[in-house]
Amino acid sequence: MEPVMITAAMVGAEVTKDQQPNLPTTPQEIIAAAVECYKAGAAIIHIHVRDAAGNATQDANIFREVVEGIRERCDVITQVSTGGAIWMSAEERLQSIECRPDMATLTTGTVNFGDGVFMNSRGLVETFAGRLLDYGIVPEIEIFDTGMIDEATRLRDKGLITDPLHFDFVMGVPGGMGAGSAQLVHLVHSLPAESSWSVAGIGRHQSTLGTIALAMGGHVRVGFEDNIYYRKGQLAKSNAELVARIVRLAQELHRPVATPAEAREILQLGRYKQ
Ligand code: KMH
Ligand code: ZN
Repeated sequence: MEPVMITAAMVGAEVTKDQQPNLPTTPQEIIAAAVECYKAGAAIIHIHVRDAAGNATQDANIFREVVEGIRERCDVITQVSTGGAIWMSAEERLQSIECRPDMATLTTGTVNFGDGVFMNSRGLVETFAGRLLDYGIVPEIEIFDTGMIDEATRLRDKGLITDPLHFDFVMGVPGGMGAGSAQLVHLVHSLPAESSWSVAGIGRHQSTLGTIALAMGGHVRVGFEDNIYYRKGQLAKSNAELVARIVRLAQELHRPVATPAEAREILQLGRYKQ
């Protein structure tokens, strides 16, 4: 079986330290948590950052500090969020790519996000995709609902994103698609040929969908952005603890865990010159 790429989404934009006291929020905490996740088996770090008050920000300088700090310590793949938080403008969201990370997220449609709306009009998505292409940054296409796969195919046909496409299915966001195994199978069957995919199950779905993905040959995202618990009623001690659990499950299911170098090959990150 192909090695599994584990992504650690350690921060997000919505979780607070009140909800999860071990949430990393300062640049130093985020860098240290990334190194811990890398040592536990993560090949990719999905990055959000916070300001001094702990609020989500897309500040280019904070992203630069975090991405450079991680790169000084290990070769894990840096993947910045362009989604940011739902209240942010498009230009604000796009600041995160100025530090030239290895990858950045690209959500190819609008979705209800709890009581809010995660806005991604066609115009915005095309602008983001074009900027990533200019910068030579490989997108992770974040899918919150099935029609977003068709939108990604359309972008590919317009030359704004290039094969092989890599998708992350975010399943179980209130307002987005549900987190059932049949839905996951349908998503996988809807992908363009040669695509790779990972799954980010929200809340209690994180480890169950992750395990199904391991058995199906997919890749897995874990971390506090999507789930703050180790099990019902028990907060996780760290993001690395969640990575370590998926590593153990992968070993039981005969999936080798991809190193960052192997993940770079699977994703063909070398296809662009930055
Ligand atoms: N915080 C969500 C509104 C991404 O990182 O690109 C969007 C999000 C997706 O987290
Ligand atoms: Zn995110």
